[in-house]
Amino acid sequence: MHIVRYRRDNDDIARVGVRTDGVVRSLPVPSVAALLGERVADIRALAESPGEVVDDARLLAPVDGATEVWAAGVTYLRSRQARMEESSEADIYGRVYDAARPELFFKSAAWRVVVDGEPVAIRADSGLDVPEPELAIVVNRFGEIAGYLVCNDMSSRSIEGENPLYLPQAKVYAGACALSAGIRPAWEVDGTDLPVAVRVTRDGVTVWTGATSTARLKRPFAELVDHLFRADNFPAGAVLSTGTGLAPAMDFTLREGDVVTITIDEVGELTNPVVVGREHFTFLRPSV
Ligand code: DO4
Ligand code: MG
Repeated sequence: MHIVRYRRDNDDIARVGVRTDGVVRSLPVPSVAALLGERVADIRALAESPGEVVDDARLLAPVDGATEVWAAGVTYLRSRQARMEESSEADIYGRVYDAARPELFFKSAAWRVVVDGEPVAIRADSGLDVPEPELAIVVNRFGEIAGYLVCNDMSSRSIEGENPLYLPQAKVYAGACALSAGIRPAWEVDGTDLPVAVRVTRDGVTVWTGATSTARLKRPFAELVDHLFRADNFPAGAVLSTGTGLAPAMDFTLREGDVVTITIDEVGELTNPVVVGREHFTFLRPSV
């Protein structure tokens, strides 16, 4: 089962449902944000008693309202190594990997998230760009893990590498955050040992592949959530991407027209074509 947002033909309103074996059924909640205001036991009870079948559902990004997307960094050895290669300030990445406090950063408002099939972007002023394939955890208002998503934390290595203070510009821009279409409930899957794979194709030819496992994540999910919730409240829950364990060699950069596919077993698949520049994202608008 996946918890999904969808829109019907001839209906402007985004709705919430569950998708099982390709069939979408409605849920009586106004938003995913409202759902994440509930305890996991209550989310489960609701999701396991869906309503009518919806045969014309078009799946949307799985977050809405005040739910924010955050991300952790340098949580896998491979990320530590890649950051140390690219950065003018290599030692800070080595230190944060071992520190008690993790690196956490704001990634996206819900309305800016793109979903499977929509484009992801390279900034027009960047020269070295990569997808970051990550398992994202979906956390409710109480800090309980409700489910999992696939995340592509698109990143400019050249901008972050020039100066770590440029991290928000390297990480937060139009088309930088993609999430898979459905939340895989935490009561159905254990996220701690899942295969993660990435493939980038260019003109139909594979130009980068990688594979890892969430078992290589250095920090337990609970530790990341604990730090996220230490000094802030999330009344509409949060999505927390857990960091990348996959980074290509420094001579690889994404190009316009590439297609990125990230697969996390039991969670989902996320495929996005790559474009350059913010003008491709005027279709993203906050709901009023
Ligand atoms: O320190 C920069 C961010 C690293 C990151 O996003 C990751 O490790 O996934
Ligand atoms: Mg990342």
